[in-house]
Amino acid sequence: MRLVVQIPCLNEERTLPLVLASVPKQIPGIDEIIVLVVDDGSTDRTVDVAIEHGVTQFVRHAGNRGLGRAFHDGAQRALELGADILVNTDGDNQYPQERIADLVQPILAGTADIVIADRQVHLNHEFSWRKIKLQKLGSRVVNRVAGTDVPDAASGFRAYSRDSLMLLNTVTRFSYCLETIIQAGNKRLEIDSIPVTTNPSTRESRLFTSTRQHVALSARAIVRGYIMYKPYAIFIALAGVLAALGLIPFVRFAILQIIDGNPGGHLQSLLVGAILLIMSFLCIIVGIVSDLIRTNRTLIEDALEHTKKMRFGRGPELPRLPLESLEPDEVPEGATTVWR
Ligand SMILES: Nc1nc2c(ncn2[C@@H]2O[C@H](COP(=O)(O)OP(=O)(O)O)[C@@H](O)[C@H]2O)c(=O)[nH]1
Ligand SMILES: [Mg+2]
Repeated sequence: MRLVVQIPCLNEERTLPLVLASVPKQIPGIDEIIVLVVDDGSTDRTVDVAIEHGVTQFVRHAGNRGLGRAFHDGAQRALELGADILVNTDGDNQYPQERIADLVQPILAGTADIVIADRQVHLNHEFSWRKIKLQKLGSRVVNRVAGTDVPDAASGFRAYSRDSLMLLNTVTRFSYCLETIIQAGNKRLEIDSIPVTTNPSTRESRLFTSTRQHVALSARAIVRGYIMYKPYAIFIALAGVLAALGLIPFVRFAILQIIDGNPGGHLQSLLVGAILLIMSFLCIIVGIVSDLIRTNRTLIEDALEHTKKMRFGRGPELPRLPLESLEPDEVPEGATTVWR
């Protein structure tokens, strides 16, 4: 069993040593632990610090591409490295790396495909009452959309089985956390959760500058995820509402006709009704088209899974590229860096 612990980093030189020091060196049931640093265009000494602390595997971005992309590229690299399990933790030492052994347990036992650490925000004094409520509400909405039961949907401390990585295709740039749950739920992957206590925060979140921005971006990710998997449900419901609203002016027109019998009057009602009915009809058409696109997406995802399995199947050893910041004789055995 090979475990890859992935740490996406954007300028984490200060806290990365703490993270690296707390990643377990041995875990029962795991033969090999590889730490993979995904450097998302850091301009500080993040990579040097990682090398000084013994990290040998890197994915690097020349510029900042965002956490979603960093996760995606790290996960692909983990598959190339032959990971049976991928654990993601953050470079700001927010999560308790010493709990990685517990996090991977359900995957080792074969009872889960993905395990998400529950930060138990209600016990965390650093979270305000409003933030706790928002976090709970966000998780509830995600669970509703995904058909899952995840207590902390925004937690980034997670373990993924190799097979689940073959099935997940993240496309959002901003955050993959919600998107992976919606995809996993719709693909009927088994998601488990373990409670953890987070470390005292080392700095403010850099992903969001305000709670309002966090809520807006999360809502967008959820709506997008829902439309991706259940477009028909959304557009047909909308068509139903518009049709019902459109019928009201028609009924009004008929009643007024009977009462005052004026053949030319109340035409505005007919106009409003007709517009609403046309909009309803358009929604049905959009629903049908988006359902066809969804079917297409399913086929493409099947093909992608197949391609990934062919590509990441345990083939021959990968070429070993030295870390350019070291002299060739200093490069540790098996060290590689890939640029994406
Ligand atoms: N903010 C931010 N973090 C990134 C980016 N790329 C990678 N990361 C890493 O993603 C992790 C989470 O970021 P953080 O600011 O702590 O967000 P939080 O999850 O809201 O606490 C950290 O390890 C960052 O170094 C990026 O483009 N923006
Ligand atoms: Mg953080």
